[in-house]
Amino acid sequence: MTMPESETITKIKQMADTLFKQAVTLAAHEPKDLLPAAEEASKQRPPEPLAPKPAAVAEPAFLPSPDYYFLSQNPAQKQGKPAGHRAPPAYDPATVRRDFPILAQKINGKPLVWLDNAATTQKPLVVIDALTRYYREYNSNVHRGVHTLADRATEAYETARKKTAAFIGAATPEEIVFVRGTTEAINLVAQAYGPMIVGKGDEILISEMEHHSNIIPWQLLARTTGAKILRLPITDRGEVDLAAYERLLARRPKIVAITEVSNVLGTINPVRLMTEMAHYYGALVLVDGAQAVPHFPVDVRESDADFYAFSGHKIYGPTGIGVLYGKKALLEETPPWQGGGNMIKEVSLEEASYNTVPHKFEAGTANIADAVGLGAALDYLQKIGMAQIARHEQTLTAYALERLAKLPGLCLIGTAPHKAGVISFTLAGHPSLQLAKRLNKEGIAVRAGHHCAQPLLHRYGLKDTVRISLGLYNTEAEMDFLVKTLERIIRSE
Ligand code: C6P
Repeated sequence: MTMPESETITKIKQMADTLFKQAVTLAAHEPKDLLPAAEEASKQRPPEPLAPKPAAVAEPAFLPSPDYYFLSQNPAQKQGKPAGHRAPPAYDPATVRRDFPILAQKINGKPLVWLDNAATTQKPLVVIDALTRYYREYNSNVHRGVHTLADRATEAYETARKKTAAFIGAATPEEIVFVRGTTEAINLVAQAYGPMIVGKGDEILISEMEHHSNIIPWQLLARTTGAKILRLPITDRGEVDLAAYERLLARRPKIVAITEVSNVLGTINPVRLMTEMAHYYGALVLVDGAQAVPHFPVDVRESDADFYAFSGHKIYGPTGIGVLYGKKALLEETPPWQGGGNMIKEVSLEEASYNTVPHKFEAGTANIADAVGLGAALDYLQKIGMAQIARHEQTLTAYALERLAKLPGLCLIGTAPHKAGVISFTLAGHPSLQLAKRLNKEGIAVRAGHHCAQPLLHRYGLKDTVRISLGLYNTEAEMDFLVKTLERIIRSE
């Protein structure tokens, strides 16, 4: 049963209008503040209901509730205006920066300009304090104890799971598996679920813009099962070639693995559309959300991804904690990945029965402290508002792109209209690594290299680029300083 091509293309065109939906749920709030492309998209599509607001997750009663700057009170209340007056607080990155102690330091005598957020984000005080409080006040193993601290740690750990589920719109916390990071989440799916549906001669479709973490696990699966990797090409602007996608889907690959945001190009992929198309052709979809969740509201039920992976450290949380979301029925079908404590029900020397999801996938002592820290990071972001963060970063990205594009010899890599705050470039006469080191002398932290996306770099005939990646605390003044510094470098001062 193949959908006639013309009907499919019409469908693609219609759905392309909603391409930005994941990124700009905020468009329905204040379209005037969006970048022109997003504004255009919001005009063309019919009004749609907003994604349901994640339900607030109650803090365990024993945790003191921290109170940081504007998050607890809106300005109207601070100015003594009547409680009914609820002006939303204006977003001010300069104020937000006060929550990030690391940003106050100088590097090589210059104020630190942190533009390496795609590699990892800095941590707000609420996260640092949540970690300290955990170790000072209720450190214990979880799920096993019968004493007070074990109960507290278990409650905090499971509360973090509920917060994570609410943050990405999962139907239930049971769909959230805590892992080390995006890489581990993808490996779990490829190694545990993959062999159930992929066999000899089957195909796995991955795009040219994937991070190695969304390539190698599939290569390993292909090698062990005798399956084949299918390459999904991208256009010169750095967008997925949707016509090629449709053709490749018609070959009936078993799995599509796609990043929601490229860590090199910043392109925001239309994952909702791509998932719908994949499902039509019977493929299962894993979305790598590592570079998406920090930048805009994500709703896994709306995009209908089967699996969704992201890392805590890229979303202002601790390192060593990450998330695999999986639809409950799929997780239930998946055999355990690693064996050990907590993932079992009954064990004899010969065999075992396994715990329910998600515990079936969390063998051994969990990374409790960092899960609690992740919960604190998600609370922090929700209080600011992901729509607010997206709007700020979109504006800043447009500003940076406009200024960078005017620099002589600077070539932007990835010019898709729908971009998150990740900007790659090369500068004629200035090898990327040297340029990054030169910027570091001025206190500007950027990344240079292949960004763990070698197939993508090869697609552009490159070995490396310089990459700046923005976060919620970056400012226009920092963009001005970056551009001025680059101008000086170009003039070889
Ligand atoms: N990208 C970067 O500087 P881990 O290491 O598991 O937290 O994340 C892996 C990963 C997976 N997918 C994407 C799209 C990513 O960007 C990353 C990590 C970092 O771009 C380190 S290479």
